[in-house]
Amino acid sequence: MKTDFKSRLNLLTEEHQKLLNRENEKIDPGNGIFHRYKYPVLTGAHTPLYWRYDLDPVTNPHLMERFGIHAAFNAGAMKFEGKYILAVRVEGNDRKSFFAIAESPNGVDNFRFWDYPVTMPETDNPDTNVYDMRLTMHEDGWIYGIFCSERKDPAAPAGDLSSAVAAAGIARTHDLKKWDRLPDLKTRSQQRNVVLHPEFVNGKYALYTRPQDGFIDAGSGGGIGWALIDDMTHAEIKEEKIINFRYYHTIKEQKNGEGPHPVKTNAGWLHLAHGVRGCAAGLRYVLYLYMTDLKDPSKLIAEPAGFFMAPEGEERIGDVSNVLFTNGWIIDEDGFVYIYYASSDTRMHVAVSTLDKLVDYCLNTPSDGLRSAASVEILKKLIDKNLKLQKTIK
Ligand code: M1P
Repeated sequence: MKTDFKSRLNLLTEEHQKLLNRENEKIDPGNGIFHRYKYPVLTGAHTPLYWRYDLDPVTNPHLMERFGIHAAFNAGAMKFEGKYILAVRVEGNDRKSFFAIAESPNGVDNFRFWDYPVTMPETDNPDTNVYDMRLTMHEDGWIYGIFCSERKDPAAPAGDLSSAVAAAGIARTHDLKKWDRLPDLKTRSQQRNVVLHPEFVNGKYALYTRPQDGFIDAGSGGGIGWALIDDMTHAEIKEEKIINFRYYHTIKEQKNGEGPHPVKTNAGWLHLAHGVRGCAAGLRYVLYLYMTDLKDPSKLIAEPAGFFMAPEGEERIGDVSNVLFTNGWIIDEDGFVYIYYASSDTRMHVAVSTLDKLVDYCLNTPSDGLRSAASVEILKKLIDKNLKLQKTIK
């Protein structure tokens, strides 16, 4: 049967344009700490039609998809030449991820992918899969992208087609178009969620790390680590210490990982991270905040109990359900913070707050007492205070 190529193309184009031009809507009243937005800012369906379809009626008379893309998630972020930029993990139906840059004029909608995905050079040991890039505009003048490079475990027994090895891939650029690949991070353990601190610390580069026992298992790794590096062109971890620990019966008892690089505030470095716990439904990924000392970014000074954001509504469902993950935020000159987070390894969202609010949240939200009784005592104090206040108002 013949397909009306032209009318199908018109329909696809019309629907695609509607999606790209859709205005996002802030969801009120929120919890006072941040606002969610109604629509995802990016999905697989936002990728250009000319990525997914062969638009030639001769070679594709039915105008069928030739390169399926099902997800756009876990994006690094930065402001670049006045635009809100996301370095997105785009995943094809073939399960391979790659990076693609999308830009928006306002940070909450109208994101458009650049014409071509990023051509990320390979090392001598080609990556099978690359994902979750953190962007850092470092004071050395380069924009660094550190990402997970995944390869099949060479030690896996025959027939084991799942065991993998995770390493930190490193690349740098000045324009987000031409990337120079540097050697992968040398480290004793596997690594994912490695993030470059934006400033030199004692004249060295500083990395947030996530040492792990295996590809999935963060096990004895202990939490988010910290390491000083002499040279990013031959990055090697010689010493690593844990700066944000995991604890029993918390939102991060199983794993955690630094999100984007932390932001400098008057009160200290503000960090955004993910925490993972196991439950009957599988792993549950949530986001949390913590702060470290201005002079010593490896010294914890505040950490509110529990999660800052957890999956809600449609965010709970996707390729890997019950997951919120973040590796990008943008802080504007006026203090507004655009938190780019992905839900269920499928789509990208934005939540908006301000630096003042996030610091207030970190410094004034009670920390985790690690026992039910401690939580009850914290709650009783708040109730006492509010009931007294209500009486004085009457
Ligand atoms: O599927 C959820 C997440 O799983 C991994 O997270 P972690 O590094 O904490 O193990 C990553 O593969 C991440 O991309 C993914 O979103």
